[in-house]
Amino acid sequence: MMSTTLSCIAQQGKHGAAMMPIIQGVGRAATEIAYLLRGAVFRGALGAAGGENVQGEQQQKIDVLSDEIFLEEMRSTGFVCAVGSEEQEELQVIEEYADAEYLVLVDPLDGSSNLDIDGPVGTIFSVVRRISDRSQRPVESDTLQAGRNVIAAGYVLYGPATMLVCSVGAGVHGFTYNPNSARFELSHPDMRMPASGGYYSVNEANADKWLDGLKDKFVMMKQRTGLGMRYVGSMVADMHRTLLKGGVFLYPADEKNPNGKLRLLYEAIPMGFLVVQAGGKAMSRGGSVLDIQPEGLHQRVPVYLGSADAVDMLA
Ligand code: AHM
Ligand code: MG
Repeated sequence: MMSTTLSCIAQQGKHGAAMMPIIQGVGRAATEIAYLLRGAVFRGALGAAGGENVQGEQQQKIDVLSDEIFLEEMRSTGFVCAVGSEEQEELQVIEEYADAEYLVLVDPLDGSSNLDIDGPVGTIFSVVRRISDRSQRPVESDTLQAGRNVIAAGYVLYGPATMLVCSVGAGVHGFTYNPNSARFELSHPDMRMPASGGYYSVNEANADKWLDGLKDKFVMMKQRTGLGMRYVGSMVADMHRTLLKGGVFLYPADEKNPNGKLRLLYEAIPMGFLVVQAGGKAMSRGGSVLDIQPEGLHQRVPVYLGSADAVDMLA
């Protein structure tokens, strides 16, 4: 039987055909990053790279390598004019295709501190259409678009299997890398978030420092829903479980992170887009994640993502 590969995206919704080459590029990057991860300990690619990213966080060598791989694969599609990355202070313009129509935002290796313990990590991405004229060079303001403008988004989970989960605005579909065929094959068609049940997922050690009156609401939510608890501390792994099993993932504001820890463009918007496409709810402080107008490439926001009933009790 013929398996369904990433090319099926071309038939999905009105943006599927345009997004397919970009998502296939993400798939190629994912295959290379997965390979790199498997052998990283032998090649000395784990451990600090010696630099800091824009957030002042230690960059691991593998963060830098993953970023290079992703940029290269976006270049090779010919449809991407620039990439905004969590690992790069400024927008990376792809000079040969500076007149192309799309920009991609990426966290090339999210949760990389989990690599010390051979824990799961991920790549998170979204695609927007440029605002500036195609005769000009793309600029940072092209990336500062609310989640409502996102055309496609997804993540790759590097777990026991490598999975690519994405949406072009026509539902959320999960593809698993098959080492026998060397392709991503459709394994989770039309992922829908369960309306109830599942788990809550949060770094509860911060509860005494949470802002926005969350602590009391949280106690109430636990009592009313009876949800179990799971927390990997790697957003892609925690969100993948939340999409499949239901419940809520949150990274709220706290005294140390008054706007939360996660980045609007690289983490909150793409995951929010997927959650909404899967029938769930994506909230930030005072409204939907998808309605926030970004003001900077590396802005952070509190996030509450998951099944509507649990999210509504918290946000
Ligand atoms: P990173 O982009 O520096 O890897 O940080 C993001 C990660 C997320 O994957 C995860 O949800 C969060 O940090 C966990 O933070 P904490 O350790 O504070 O619970
Ligand atoms: Mg990250």
